[in-house]
Amino acid sequence: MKQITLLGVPMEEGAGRRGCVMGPAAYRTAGLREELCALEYDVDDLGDVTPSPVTDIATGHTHLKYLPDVAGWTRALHAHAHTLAQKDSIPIYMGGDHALSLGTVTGHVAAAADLGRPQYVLWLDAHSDFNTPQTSPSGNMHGMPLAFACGLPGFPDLLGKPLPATLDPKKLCLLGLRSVDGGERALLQASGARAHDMRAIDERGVAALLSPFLDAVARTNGLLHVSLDVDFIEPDIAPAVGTTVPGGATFREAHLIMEMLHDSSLLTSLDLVELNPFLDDRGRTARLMVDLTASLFGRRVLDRFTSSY
Ligand SMILES: [Mn+2]
Repeated sequence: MKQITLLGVPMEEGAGRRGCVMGPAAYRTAGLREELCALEYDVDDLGDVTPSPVTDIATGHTHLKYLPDVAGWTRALHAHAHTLAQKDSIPIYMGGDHALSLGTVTGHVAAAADLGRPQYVLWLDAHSDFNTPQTSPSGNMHGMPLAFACGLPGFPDLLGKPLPATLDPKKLCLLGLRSVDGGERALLQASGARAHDMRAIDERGVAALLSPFLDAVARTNGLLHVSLDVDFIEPDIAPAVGTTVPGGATFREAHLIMEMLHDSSLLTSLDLVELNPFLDDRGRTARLMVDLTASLFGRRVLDRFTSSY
C-alpha cells in the first residue's frame, strides 16, 4: 500500500495577516486524511510541528517581521523534511503560510543532494515568492522562500547553519503568476527559472506549460516537490486567503494540473499553503484544497460526486 504522511504546520508569522495558524485544523475538519484513505493510501498523521527555540538569530534585519519565530519554524521543518524525504512515504505539509517552504524546500533539496538525485520544485502561486530581505517591500517572509532556497544572498541565518545544498533555479517551474514585485522580478528573470504567468496559461494552456517540465523531471530521475498556494486559484472559488489576486487558475485548470501530476507519478512531497480559514466561506476553500489534493493522488473529476454550491 502506498504511504502518505501528514504533518501540520500551524504557522502564520510569515504572512501579512493572521489566520493561517488554523489551516491544519481546517484540512483535518475537511477530511483530507479520509479522502486519501478512500483512494487506498495508508495515511499517517504525525500531528503538528513545534518550532525550534531560536535565541541566536542576527538582529541586523529589523524589517523582517517575526524573524526569530520564522527561523524557529524553518529549522524545525528543515529537519523534518530531511528525515521524511528518506522514508518511503509522501509527506504533505499542511500549512500554515508559505514561509513554511523556507524549511520544507530546503530540507528536501538537502535530502536530494544526499541521494545524488536532482530536486525539482513546481510552484503554483499568484506570487513568485522570490524576494530577498533587500527587495521585499513588506518584510513578510512568506514572499521569500524561493530566493532563500536558491541560495540568493542577503538572508540572515535562518537555519542556524549554511544551506546544505541550494535549489537550482533551472529545476524550478512557477505557474500562475500575476503579482510580482519589481525587485524580485529582476532576480527571477536572471535566475533561469521557468516562470509562467496567467497570460501564458491563457494563451497556451496549463498542459503545454507543465508537460515539458514533468518530462525533464522524469528524464533525469528527479524528485518533485509541489508547493500549492491557495492564491494560485481564482479567489471567486477559493476566497480563504489573505493575498487574493483576481484572475487566478480556474477549477478545471487546477484539477488538470493535479491529474497530470498524478499521471506522471513523479510527486515526492507537497506543501498546501496560505489557507486562512478565518476568511473562508463555510469551509468552501478548505474543501476545494482537499478535492485538489485528492485529484493529485488519483481521483478523477469525472468520478467525483457532483454537488451544488
Ligand atoms: Mn506563495
